[in-house]
Amino acid sequence: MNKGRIIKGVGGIYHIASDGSVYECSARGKFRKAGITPTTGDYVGFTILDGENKKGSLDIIEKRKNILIRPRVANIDCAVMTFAAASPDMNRDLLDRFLVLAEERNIPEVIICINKRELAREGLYEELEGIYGGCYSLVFTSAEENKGIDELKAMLRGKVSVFAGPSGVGKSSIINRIIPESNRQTGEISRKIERGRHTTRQVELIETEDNTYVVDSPGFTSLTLEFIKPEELQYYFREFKDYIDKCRFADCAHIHEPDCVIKENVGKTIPQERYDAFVYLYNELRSLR
Ligand SMILES: Nc1nc2c(ncn2[C@@H]2O[C@H](COP(=O)(O)OP(=O)(O)OP(=O)(O)O)[C@@H](O)[C@H]2O)c(=O)[nH]1
Ligand SMILES: [Mg+2]
Ligand SMILES: [Zn+2]
Repeated sequence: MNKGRIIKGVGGIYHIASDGSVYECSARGKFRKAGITPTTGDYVGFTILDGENKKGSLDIIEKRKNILIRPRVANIDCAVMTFAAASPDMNRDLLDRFLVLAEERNIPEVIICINKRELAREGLYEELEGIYGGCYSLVFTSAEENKGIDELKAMLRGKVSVFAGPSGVGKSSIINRIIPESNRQTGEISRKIERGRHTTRQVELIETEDNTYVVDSPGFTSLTLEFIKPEELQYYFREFKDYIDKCRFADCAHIHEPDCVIKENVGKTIPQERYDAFVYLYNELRSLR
C-alpha cells in the first residue's frame, strides 16, 4: 500500500500526490456504500495498478483532523481570512463570523490578510491590530504592488492553507503572486464565469513550494452560524479562553450576569469590539432557536 494525499477530484477520479508523482485513482465501491466521499486534502492509502501511466485505486482514507464544507477540503492547517482594506470595504461582521467558524471547525491556525493595502485609510492597521492582534496573526498585502507577499508566503510554508473571504478582495490575485504559474482567473470575468457553475467547481490543492499547498475558493457574502448552540459560542472566541468557567455562575452567558469574569476583562485583555461581536452573535443564535 502506498501513502499519499488527494490534491483534487475530477468526475470520480482522485489525483493523489505521493513521493513527487501524481496518481489518478478511482475509489472503491465501499466508500460509496459507507457514505464516505473522498475529499481534497485527505491522507490516503492507495494501490498502484499501472505504474507507467500512474493509475491506481484508492483504498483507505485516514481519519480527518478537520473538514471545511465550502470549499470542501480536509486536514487544513491554516485559514487565510482575506479582506480588502477598501473596495470592497472591510466587513468586520463577516470576519468575526469566519473566526468563529474556523474555531468550530478545528482549524489550528488563522491568518487575517488585509489586501489592497495601498488603498487603506490612515490608522486602519493599528485599529485592526488592536482588535485582532492579540489572538491572530495579521498581514497586510497588495497583490497589485506585490507588497507583503513574501511575508505571507513565509507564514504559509509547510502548511495547507485555504484562502477564504468575500468576492473581489483579491484572493486569486494573491495566489497568482505566490505562484505565478497557477494563473488563476481574477477580476470581474472570473466572477461572471464562476457564478453559473458553483456546483461543478473543483477544489484543488495548489503546490506552491515543497510540502506547501494553497486552496483558492469562491467569494461569499454571508455566513450563518445557526448550527452552533448559543452556549457553545463562547468557546469559539479565543479572547475568552483564559476566563471561561471562572464566572460566578457556571452557566454564565456573559451578558447580564453579575461577577462575570469575561465582562470584567472587556476593554482590558478582551477588546470591546470582540465582546460586542460576541453579544451580537449570541443574540442572533438565541433568536434562531
Ligand atoms: N487596488 C488593488 N486591486 C487589487 C489588488 N489585488 C487584487 N486587486 C483587484 O481586485 C479585483 C478582484 O481580484 P480577484 O483576485 O479576482 O478577487 P477574488 O477575491 O479572487 O474574488 P472571487 O474569486 O470573486 O472571490 C481584480 O480586479 C484585481 O485586479 C490590490 O492589492 N490592490
Ligand atoms: Mg478568485
Ligand atoms: Zn460570565
